Amino acid sequence: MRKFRVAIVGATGAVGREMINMVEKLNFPVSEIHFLASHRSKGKKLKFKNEEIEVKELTPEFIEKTDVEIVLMSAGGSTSKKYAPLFAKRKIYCIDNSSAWRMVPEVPLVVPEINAHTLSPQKYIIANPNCSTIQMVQALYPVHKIAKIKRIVVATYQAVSGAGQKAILELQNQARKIVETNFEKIHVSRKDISALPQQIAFNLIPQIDVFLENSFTKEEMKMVNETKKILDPEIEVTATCVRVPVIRGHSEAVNVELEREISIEEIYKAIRNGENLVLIDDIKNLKYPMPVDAHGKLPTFVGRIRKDPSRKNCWWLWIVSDNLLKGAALNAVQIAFKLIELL
Ligand code: NAP
Ligand code: 3JN
Repeated sequence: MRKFRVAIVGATGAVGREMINMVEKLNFPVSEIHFLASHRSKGKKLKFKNEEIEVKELTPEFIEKTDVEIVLMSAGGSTSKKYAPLFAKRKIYCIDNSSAWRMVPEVPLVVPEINAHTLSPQKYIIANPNCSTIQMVQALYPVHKIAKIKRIVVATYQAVSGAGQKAILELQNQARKIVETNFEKIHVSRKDISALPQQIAFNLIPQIDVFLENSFTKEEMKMVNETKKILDPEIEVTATCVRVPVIRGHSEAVNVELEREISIEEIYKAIRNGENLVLIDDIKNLKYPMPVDAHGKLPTFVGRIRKDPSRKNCWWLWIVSDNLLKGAALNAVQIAFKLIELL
């Protein structure tokens, strides 16, 4: 099998580190690998297959000279806006994790289980969807295929790792300080809040990303717009996104309205046959998906499936996945596997 020269941009970040793990664990055919980040991480060393590799600074000069063929990028929207076109100009494929290119009509927005057919050798920028979108559309796709989904109402419960390495440390630090007071103090001081907009330890934050004109957050509108682009432009979607004090694993309570009547057995069968989905729905034995069990796992887990008696043809589902894996690094590497089938 042909091997490829690969670069990981944002290699030192929460997603980038998992990209390194996924490339290694899934045995992506690599002949040469480069790790890139900002000037802050230049010279740091990261492990790949028992080898220490030095992190380089991403610059226009690097792109001008490099012979890499595929870039996995996870370094924020402004870095992607600046650098992805430079890679593309040199006919280097750039699988980007940020929101910078997702809604550009000619850029494929890919969840491989659903729409790998939108990839093309002529399209050099490829967008990875938002983590909350990926796990939801992956779980709903087999249902949508057997009974069209008309409307989705979703509330998310998103882990702090979705906000990067600094947010993980912030939860740890705040939690430790509160526990040290024996819960006599339940608020942390303002100086201990910086990566997230409010205190996250022993709390919830009903805000992910910035607020928009319509009073929804940008994260909520990403779920709306990306779901339409990936699954079906006719689906109506509305979302509330909440940050919870979980390290890894996003959870979602999803209510779907279907076009026709369907049985729970049909939904079970669709999900059991769905790609990379695991059904855990055994309430008698208190079995349902939870983020602690999804941490480090590749599939997306679905459970708590029940008919909503308040409205015709409506169903509740509970969907959990590791946000750094299927929500980011794993999906990007799966896209890379689909891409090389075309080259
Ligand atoms: P993180 O832990 O804060 O890591 C950020 C990474 O970007 C670091 O490696 C950082 O390098 C690098 N970086 C920052 N500015 C750079 C620049 N100018 N040039 C090159 N590298 C630069 O964040 P993360 O959680 O890994 O997320 C990174 C990005 O991935 C996010 O901003 C977002 O766009 C995307 N993301 C997507 C999803 C998704 O839903 N699919 C989920 C999470 C994140 P240094 O070490 O040098 O600072
Ligand atoms: O907060 C989460 O759980 C997911 C965060 C994703 C994210 C974080 C910073 C910037 C994104 C994203 O992928 O949508 C971005 C971005 O807009 O690129």
